[in-house]
Amino acid sequence: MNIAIVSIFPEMFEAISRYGVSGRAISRNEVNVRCFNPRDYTEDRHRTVDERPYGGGPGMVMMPEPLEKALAGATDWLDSFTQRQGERRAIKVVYLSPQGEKLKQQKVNEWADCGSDFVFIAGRYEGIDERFVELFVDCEISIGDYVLSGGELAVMVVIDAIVRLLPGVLGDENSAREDSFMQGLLDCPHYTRPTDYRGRGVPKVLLSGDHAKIAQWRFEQAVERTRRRRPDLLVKKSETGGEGWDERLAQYMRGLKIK
Ligand code: 9WO
Repeated sequence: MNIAIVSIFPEMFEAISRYGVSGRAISRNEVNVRCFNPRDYTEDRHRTVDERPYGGGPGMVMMPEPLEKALAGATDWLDSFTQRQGERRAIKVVYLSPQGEKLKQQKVNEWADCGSDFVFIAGRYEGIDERFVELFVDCEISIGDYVLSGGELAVMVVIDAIVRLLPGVLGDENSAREDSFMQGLLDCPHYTRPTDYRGRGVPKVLLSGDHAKIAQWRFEQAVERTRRRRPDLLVKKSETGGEGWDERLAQYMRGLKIK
């Protein structure tokens, strides 16, 4: 997968390109990531990318021309992979804003195996000129109902969520868990050494060595936590014709290769 980013703060993306699972995937060229700075596509002495809003009011708006030129740079770069690899790859242009459709794991899963490349647009100031959105953006996405000071952190959230699902990026163990039955449930609690921490023990079943029992306990904990903390997730599951709990437990155990 190849990912282009349009942002006036390219250095921020070291947070994903230098660290952790995404950093490793990028270093190994399992994903190619490159930033395109609208300032590099300006002609004036001050490299202006923003202007005062028509209609007045506070703040500044990102002008469409530098964004369009940076996007053209991004799509040219992505097309160079298409030519090298001798296949036609689709490109999705995604703008991160609080006005977008709320991002859910299902969309992340689809994007991770849709075979497309991506351009993520990170806005700054009060936003970007709406005509740029209308003309060039395929998809306007929100990561949650809050306002940031720019789109960069939201872009990194989305890239991290996608990259960890790409084949070979996380171990098989993890990806198996992701696409099996745990989907749509909150995770169960986790414990590690020591067995006694500040007078608090570890649930006995986890020390029993009985893997079928442990799987059942984890499943029950996941369902119970979801019911208490995010009942909305369980409602959605049954609305979409999810299997019964017994069948989902059986599937989970099969996924873990437990009879
Ligand atoms: C600024 C602002 C000021 C007063 C009242 C409303 C306001 N909205 C914004 C605003 O949306 N600024 C954005 C900053 C412009 C586009 C980039 N920025 C951004 C993206 N902030 N938050 C996001 C974002 C993206 C995805 N999911 C959640 C938040």
